[in-house]
Amino acid sequence: MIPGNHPRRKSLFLREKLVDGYKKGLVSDEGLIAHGRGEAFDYLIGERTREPAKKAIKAAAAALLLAKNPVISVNGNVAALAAESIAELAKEINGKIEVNLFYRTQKRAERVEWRLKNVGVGKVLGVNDADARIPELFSERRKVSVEGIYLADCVLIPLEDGDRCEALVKMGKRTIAIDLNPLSRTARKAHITIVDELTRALPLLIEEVKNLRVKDEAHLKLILESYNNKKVLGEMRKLINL
Ligand code: PTJ
Repeated sequence: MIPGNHPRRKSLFLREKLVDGYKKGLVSDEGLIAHGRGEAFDYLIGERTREPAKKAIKAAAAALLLAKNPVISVNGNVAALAAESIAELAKEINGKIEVNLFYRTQKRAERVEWRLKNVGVGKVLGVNDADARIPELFSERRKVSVEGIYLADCVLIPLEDGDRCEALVKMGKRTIAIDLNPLSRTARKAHITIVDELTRALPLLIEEVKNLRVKDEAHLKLILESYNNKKVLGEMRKLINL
């Protein structure tokens, strides 16, 4: 359907993927709207990974490698757009994968689990074991697995809402966001924010994890210590003139 030489082919292809995920019951109605907001920011940043995002990706890789119990949180949009990359990243960091939905229904949680298992993920948390609760959070996102997000020391939260990001930070977890909106509360509250499109950022994050795996702990800690999220977000805002 999309002509091979269309200048915005990739963006249109992502839309198709999301709509396909919607038809398969992975994506919420609201997820389609959220994607549109992301697209608008992506247009402004030039639909490519910018330098500040690369710094965040490096810090995120270091944080994930240093973590004792890293968990990747997956919602409907993430499952529809990037299930394969999520599976690969989890393998590379020896991390867990947990389904966590804002518009949670058991049926959709099971669909997301099905999608992840389809790309080779062995164990998916958060579907039938979301028995723990994130304190001071009132959305459905508060429901988490004890084995997963509840006890995690580092959580990757792509396409998140600000409330839960803030609550995870309050719980003392190192929190890494992927969000195209550098002004969002999630972007501002997370320890590390990758302002980039999810499907572009994840392969780069996987590559960086592979690069940094051979480095010692002191090197990884130094990367984290010299990383300044506020500064990186400021650079990103400057790039898009906000
Ligand atoms: O599947 P559920 O029920 O958990 O719902 C998922 C959504 C995304 C609908 C839910 O988390 C939500 O409402 O999110 P928000 O508050 O709209 O925030 C989503 C953020 O992700 C926004 O700041 C968007 O700019 C950003 N975003 C959207 N698509 C992408 C993105 N960031 C990176 N890559 C994208 N593809």
